Amino acid sequence: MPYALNDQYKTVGARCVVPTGKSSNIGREQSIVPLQKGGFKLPLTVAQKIISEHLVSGKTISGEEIIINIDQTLTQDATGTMTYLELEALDIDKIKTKKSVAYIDHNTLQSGPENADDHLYIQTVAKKYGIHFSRPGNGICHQVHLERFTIPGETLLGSDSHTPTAGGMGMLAIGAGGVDVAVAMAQGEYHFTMPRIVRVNLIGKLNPGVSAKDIILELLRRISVKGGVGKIFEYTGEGVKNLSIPQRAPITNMGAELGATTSIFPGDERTFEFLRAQKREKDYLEIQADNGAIYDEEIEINLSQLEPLVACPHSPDKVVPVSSLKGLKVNQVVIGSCTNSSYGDLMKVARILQDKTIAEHASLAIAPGSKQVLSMLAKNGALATLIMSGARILECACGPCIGMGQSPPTDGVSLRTFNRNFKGRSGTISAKVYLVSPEVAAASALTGYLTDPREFGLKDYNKIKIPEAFLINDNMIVAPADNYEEIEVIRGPNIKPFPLGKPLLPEIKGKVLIKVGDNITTDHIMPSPAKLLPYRSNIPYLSDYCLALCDKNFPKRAKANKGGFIIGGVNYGQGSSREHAALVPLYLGIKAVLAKSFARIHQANLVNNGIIPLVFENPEDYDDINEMDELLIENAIFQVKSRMVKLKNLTKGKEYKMILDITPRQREMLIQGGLLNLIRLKENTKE
Ligand code: MIC
Ligand code: SF4
Repeated sequence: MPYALNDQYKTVGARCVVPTGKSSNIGREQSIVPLQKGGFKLPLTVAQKIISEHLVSGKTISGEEIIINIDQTLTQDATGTMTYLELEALDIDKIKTKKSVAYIDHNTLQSGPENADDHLYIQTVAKKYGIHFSRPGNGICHQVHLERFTIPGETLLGSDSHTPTAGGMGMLAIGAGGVDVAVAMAQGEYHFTMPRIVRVNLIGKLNPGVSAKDIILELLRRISVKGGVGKIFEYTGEGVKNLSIPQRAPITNMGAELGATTSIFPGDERTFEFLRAQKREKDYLEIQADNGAIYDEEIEINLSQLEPLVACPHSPDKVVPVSSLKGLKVNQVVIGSCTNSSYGDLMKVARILQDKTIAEHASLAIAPGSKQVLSMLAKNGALATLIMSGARILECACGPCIGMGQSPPTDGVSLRTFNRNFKGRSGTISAKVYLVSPEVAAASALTGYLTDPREFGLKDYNKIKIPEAFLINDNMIVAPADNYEEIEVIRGPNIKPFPLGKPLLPEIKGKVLIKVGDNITTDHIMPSPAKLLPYRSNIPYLSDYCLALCDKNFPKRAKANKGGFIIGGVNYGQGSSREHAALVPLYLGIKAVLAKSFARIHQANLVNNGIIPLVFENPEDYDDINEMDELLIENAIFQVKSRMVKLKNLTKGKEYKMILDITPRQREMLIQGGLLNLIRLKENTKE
């Protein structure tokens, strides 16, 4: 049952240090002050506690718009250049968040000056505005953030869809488009729709050879890539206690693949243990769901019954048991990404590979998640074990996960410990990418065939514990400047101005320029292989590749017709947070996207850039519209103010009812031509 937290409670969180083994009530009963007369106390979930503590306005009823305070932000370089250009456009002196970090981890090939230009721009802009800068080589944003910055009970907004990784440590961490993150840095706030809260009750214990990755693969198998839209997944139950932070993080990380707003674990003794090993005990907060907390939905997973799983091409929810694909010949294995590149993961891999050699017909590449992970492996000798087995060691970055190197051969089978296996994302259009746990990946690299690690002769690799103390060295994190007025922002020639939406016209008319099917990802809309990723700050350049995976003539057609409409199926825009999937269509003159449903971040990105996201009231109308049909929305300014929009198909002489399910503030954004225009208008009317 939805209810409004803010009407009844004020929380008074206190950060505390908990001796291991003992549990504190802070974040439980003591942090909740009942405001309602009579002292009736409503039990709360972890997410509800954090939201209520950060609530600026709105009612916490699922489906209602709320505003929360944002404590931290993160960006990475592929979305970061745009985010910081947008931050500059907001005309502020210094950011308002407690801590913001700019990572360089995606574009690290530097096969031309573009990447290095972007890095320099981000480094200087970060220094000027009060943002910490994680230098290239320091690691993948989500892994480093977990190690050095994540704080239970706080809020994090990141311009990357896997920002919820930090939820593994009890932080409310949400992925968003760059402009939302820029606004959060400038104003300290984020607007979003209160999600439904799903309790994922974990019972039992993982058996040897079964990985925490298999828990999230099981959830994907059950509810699919659209099963989490509009929801927060909150993990509870006795099974949680058996999972360390580096095991919880892959689960919250791949909550993004469910389409979830975020996923979260409690802050408990395991969180304390991890923070203490990172010398950050002071950041600990115990935060647990109250007994009797009310959830909107419930799912139960018995960990003892799980077996090693694999997600088949080309979607993370095409999950089957590894045992059912026995004998699948593998050309390549890649271990890494923000999902599975922790110290614990790579130590398990090293134990499996120890004193063995990878199969002659398969290659193995390993990208450790951070400088901390890599230096610890180097110090304890595990790195030598990996190298001796034949593994190719890559730098601590996203690398192959975003198609930056290690593309498989034509028609190749690649096993990856990553989170996404969309067609073409690896850089080889005909490749078949399977997503697996590190244990399955390592065992398969040795045999050259998809291998169930349980059959492989288990050693003690499943017993790897998190170390008592991680190797701490933050020398690759650059602090912001005190003399920020004097810092000069360096802009290389690759940094081009970004397109700004225009206020809505009374009439929207245009042709259907492309019609695509279900589950179209932002990787389809704005592909990001090694050849294109360096141009993330150059929208005109990227525009020639928009939706080209679906139809290579789309960009030309869009330009020739001076824009028009896109038609999509279910879950349009799933996957990454890249706002380029909205900025590039905006540049091509796209006025509205009509779909059967939208993924959360992409829908917000469209509206943030003044593009109207319309949902078919009657999904069968999708079948009625053809490419090059001429469409018309009359009285557009009036119509976008309401939930129902009438759309005319002039070619077919028909009219369709379209749903515009957005917040009142988003309607204003559409009228003004996007979020930045709306903010500027509000600033100007204040003066
Ligand atoms: C991804 O995994 O798809 C990315 C690349 O990290 C994206 C961000 C981007 O496109 O820059 C994401 O997940 O948001
Ligand atoms: Fe990087 Fe891949 Fe994680 Fe995206 S999913 S942040 S590309 S490692």
